[in-house]
Amino acid sequence: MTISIPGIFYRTMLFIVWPLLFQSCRFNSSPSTDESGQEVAVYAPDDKPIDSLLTIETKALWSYLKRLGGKGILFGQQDATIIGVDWRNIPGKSDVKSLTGAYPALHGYEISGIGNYANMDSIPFDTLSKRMIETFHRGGINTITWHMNNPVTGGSAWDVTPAVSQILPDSSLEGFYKSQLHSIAKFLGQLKDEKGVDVPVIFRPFHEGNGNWFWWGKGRCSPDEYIALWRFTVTYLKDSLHVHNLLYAYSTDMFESMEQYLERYPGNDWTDVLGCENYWDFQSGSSISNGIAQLRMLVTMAKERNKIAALTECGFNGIPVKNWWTQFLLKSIKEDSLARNIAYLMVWRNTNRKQYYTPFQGQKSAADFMAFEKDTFTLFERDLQGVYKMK
Ligand code: BMA
Repeated sequence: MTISIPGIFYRTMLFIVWPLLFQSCRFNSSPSTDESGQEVAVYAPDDKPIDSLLTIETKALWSYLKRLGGKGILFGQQDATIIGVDWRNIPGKSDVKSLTGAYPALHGYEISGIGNYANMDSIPFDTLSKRMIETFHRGGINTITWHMNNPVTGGSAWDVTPAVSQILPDSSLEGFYKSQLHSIAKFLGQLKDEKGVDVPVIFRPFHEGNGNWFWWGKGRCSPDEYIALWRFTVTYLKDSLHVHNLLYAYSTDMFESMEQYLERYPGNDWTDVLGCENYWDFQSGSSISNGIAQLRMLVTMAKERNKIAALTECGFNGIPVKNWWTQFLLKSIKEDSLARNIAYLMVWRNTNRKQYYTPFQGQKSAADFMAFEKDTFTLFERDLQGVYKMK
């Protein structure tokens, strides 16, 4: 936001209003001049989550993630307690825990198929909610993705038949889309611990929108349509369905400039986390600097907007490099004064012996992953304290 204050009122504003702004809103303000030489005050948006009615625990989570910046990075994995190499849905089991003794700090889950018995990966929603409640109970953090099926064809998220314009308000499938959001609200409403406390969740819908492989992606809908869909989703969940245990994460795939990143950015009032996903750049020494350059831009954009920055997906399938965890991924991020401010990074799931993103006993990078876990800059679930307590 930019405010322009002409001549005579300026001094009055400076002495009376200015301190109030600082006190009440904690704006980051920097006086400057515009093209005509007039003094203007440019300041970042409020330093608060977008939902003013968040549950205490969800607000505390937001605040924890904000405070974390630069002090450590949470390690996460998709489906960490749901599926692993050679096992599926064994309560309490996790490949990361089997190897290191610690659960990841952040646990990712998929909710495509919401409203049905099981998600698109045939995991019953009952199982997802059990695992999410257990994670919260242990003090860990939950995040969900939504590879929503194409609402026009019923095909998968990768069916790129144009669809966004059909589910926006006043369109033919608006009712269907709202019913999907109702199912999400119902699922989230059932995520309560034994004391009835709602489990906080980071929601990352419609990710990688700058790529062209999903029906909500580039070339499949316009930036305006994408933004309208995002805003409608947030507004409906928050204001109509009264869901108040969600933080919202906007994530792109790899990007080249801030301008490109922000092309589909829904706006400061509709996002809590600024994320990006990048598998490729962190896999080889020659491209790591590209990955770091993107994280630097991401952290800069997040700081300017008082948002949380995160590497919402990354990883190396099969981890073929022995010291990848400490010498490639961790070293490059930790040693960069800006990139190290991301609050978390999450690797993808372990599916089987051909598809896995964290090692197991005997795997080439196992010892290095254990060293990665021991590094004081990486935070696993057992390192977390007071995530859900307001400071
Ligand atoms: C994708 C792949 C799919 C999976 C989907 C949702 O990236 O891993 O196999 O079905 O995520 O979890």
